[in-house]
This record gives sequence, structure tokens and C-alpha cells, in this order.
Amino acid sequence: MSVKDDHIALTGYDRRSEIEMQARAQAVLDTLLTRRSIRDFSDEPVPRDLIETCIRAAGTAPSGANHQPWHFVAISNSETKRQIRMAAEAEEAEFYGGRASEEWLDALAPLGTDASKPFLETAPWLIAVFAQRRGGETPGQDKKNYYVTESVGLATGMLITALHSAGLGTLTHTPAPMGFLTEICGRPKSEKPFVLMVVGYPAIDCTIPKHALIKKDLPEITTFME
Ligand code: IYR
Repeated sequence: MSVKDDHIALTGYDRRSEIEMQARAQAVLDTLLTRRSIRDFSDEPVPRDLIETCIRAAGTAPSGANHQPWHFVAISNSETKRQIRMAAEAEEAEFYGGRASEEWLDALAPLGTDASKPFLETAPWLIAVFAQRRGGETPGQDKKNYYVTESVGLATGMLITALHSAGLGTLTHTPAPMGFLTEICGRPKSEKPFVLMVVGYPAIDCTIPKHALIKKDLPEITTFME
């Protein structure tokens, strides 16, 4: 096998028996099956260390040319959360008050959502995820980034997985448009707000919509071509 000069041998890969692989995959599935988006958060604090570890997990995601085109702004500051809530609720008021199509509002009806977003202040942490159009594999570079949306989506999925696996509740929140996050979080215009993760413990009286339990079964989401 020819190894390029700038390559090194793969380390850290453990080949496992098929029985062990099946058990491990099942364990991941069992964990993920208990994940629910929640909108009723406790105000109980969550240690910053835990948030740091979950963001590190997100930062391991694969990305176009390994440019890692993401930036996470983790907010626990009450005044900043208040500003975000005010700005988000202003956008949502327009959305629910006429901007959204009937079809969209019909699709949201089972969730019971409206323009009121108290969880943006109640939850101990908000994590604003930004997508960088330009960057590079090391900090300070200004190269074109590739597959930015795909890469940041993958990192966000890993972030949610880490937060949920740790035992935290999350909401993937996308107030539209999210431009206000750029200013409030002090990020450059070249970065696009991607998603606002709401993170904390579920409130004691937290409820979820019944329809959140409906997940498409394997045959509906899979085609095998063997
Ligand atoms: N951003 C709005 C509307 C909304 C849109 C989708 I698609 C959702 O899955 C949930 C909500 C809001 O947060 O209320």
C-alpha cells in the first residue's frame, strides 16, 4: 500500500465482533429513541463544562475539505438571552400574524407553537450555531469553504446527540429570519446564523405534542439495493 508523505497510519479504530457492533448500534438507537424536542425548560443551571464538552463533540463532525465552517456562541447571560427573546418574538409575531402560509401554519398546528418564546429566557443556555462561508482548516484563514450547510448540519446533529446523551433537553429553534443573532452575538456578516439550540433540563411539568412520538419506520425511510 502506498502511503502519501503527509498521511499517517489510522489509530483509534477498534474492529469489533458483529455481535458487539449490533449491541452498540442498538444502544445508540435506544438512546436516540428517547430524544424529544422540548419547549418547557427548567431554569436550573447547567455547568459550562458540560456545554464545552458537547461543543467539542460537535466540532468532531466531518466537513468539506475539513474546513470546519462552524462557530458556536454559548449564551447563559440573562441580558443577552432577554435581547434574543425580544428579537425572536418580534420575528415570530410577524410569522404567525401573516407571513406564514396557511399550509405552514397547518403543519405547525399539532405542535401548538405561537409567537411567545419564554424558553429563550428560562433555559440556562442558548447555543447559536453560525455557518462560515469563508475560513479554512486553521483559525485565521480566509479560504472558500465547501458544503457549508451540510457540514454545519452534521455538526449540529452531533451537538444534539451529545447534549441528549449527556441528559439534557434541547429545542432546535429557527426563528426566521435569524439575522438578529449576528448582531447580538457579535459575529461577522460573513457568517450565517444556522440554528439556535435551546438547552437545559425539562421543566417538571414539561409536555410534548403526541405527534412527536410518530417516527417513520425503517421501510419508509430506507431502500436496500443488495
Ligand atoms: N419558527 C417558528 C415556527 C416553527 C417552524 C417550524 I418548520 C417548526 O418545526 C416549529 C416552529 C416557531 O418557532 O414558532
